[in-house]
Amino acid sequence: MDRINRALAIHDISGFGKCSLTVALPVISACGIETTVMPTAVLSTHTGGFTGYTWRDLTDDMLPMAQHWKSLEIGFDAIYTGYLGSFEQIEIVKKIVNDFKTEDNFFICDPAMADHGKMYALFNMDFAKKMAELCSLADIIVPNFTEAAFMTGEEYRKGPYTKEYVENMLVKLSALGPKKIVLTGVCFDSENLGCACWDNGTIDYVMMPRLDGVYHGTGDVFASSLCGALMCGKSLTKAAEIATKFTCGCIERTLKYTPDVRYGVAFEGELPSLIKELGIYE
Ligand code: PXL
Repeated sequence: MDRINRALAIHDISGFGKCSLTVALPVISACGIETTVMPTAVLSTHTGGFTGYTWRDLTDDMLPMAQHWKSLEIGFDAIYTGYLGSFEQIEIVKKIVNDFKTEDNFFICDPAMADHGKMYALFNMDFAKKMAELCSLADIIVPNFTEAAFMTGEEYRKGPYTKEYVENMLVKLSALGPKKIVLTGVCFDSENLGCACWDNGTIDYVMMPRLDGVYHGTGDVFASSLCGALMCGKSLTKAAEIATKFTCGCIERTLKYTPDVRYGVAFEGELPSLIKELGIYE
């Protein structure tokens, strides 16, 4: 019997602040994809700029959840991971990927751990090495420049970049193992911003006019819509185009509503445009 495509999203739930699972679940579902979630922790807010947040760790539940799905013969068309809270969680995710990866599905890893030249709160450079191990198992990775530099040991630079710097970074990332890479935060001048797509050695760029405002959670909005678009059968570059447009639309909306960059982006009102762009339900 046919079933609709199914993703497994492995991230924390930050109750407030629109990132990780509170973005992945609605965005991937809107793409017409059934979305199974494995929450790795429940927090009151994300850690980006808030203090005093609660953190209920769910590490001990991760393998039993996966084992239960296995016993029910539940499979996934994609495994999508983002923010992971510890070395131990990365080790567990490696096991889950080994268990559920097949010839026909893909593992997309967003090594969400750093931005703007700095690791997020709670992480150090050893964590970047550990995350590189997970990326080496992935079919597709979605790092920003900070994550890319920290995982490859290359120098982190602020943009604008030269093509040489960007393409060298792609080569170094591909040496970790993934065949496909979407490197975000690419800019060659002060007006445009976008991403570089590496597909088995072929490089494409997707650029849009740069918008003001650096909102929390845009990486998750981008990677979730990229995952959804790929699961709808789009090519890597087309999926990156759809994800870039969607993310820019979300930021434009947010500029009208939310002054606090920690509150995340107003992605909700942009979902109809994403669905239209994907051409599903037509
Ligand atoms: O958006 C990435 C993210 C996800 N989850 C938590 C975070 C962050 C970034 O800071 O703190 C808990």
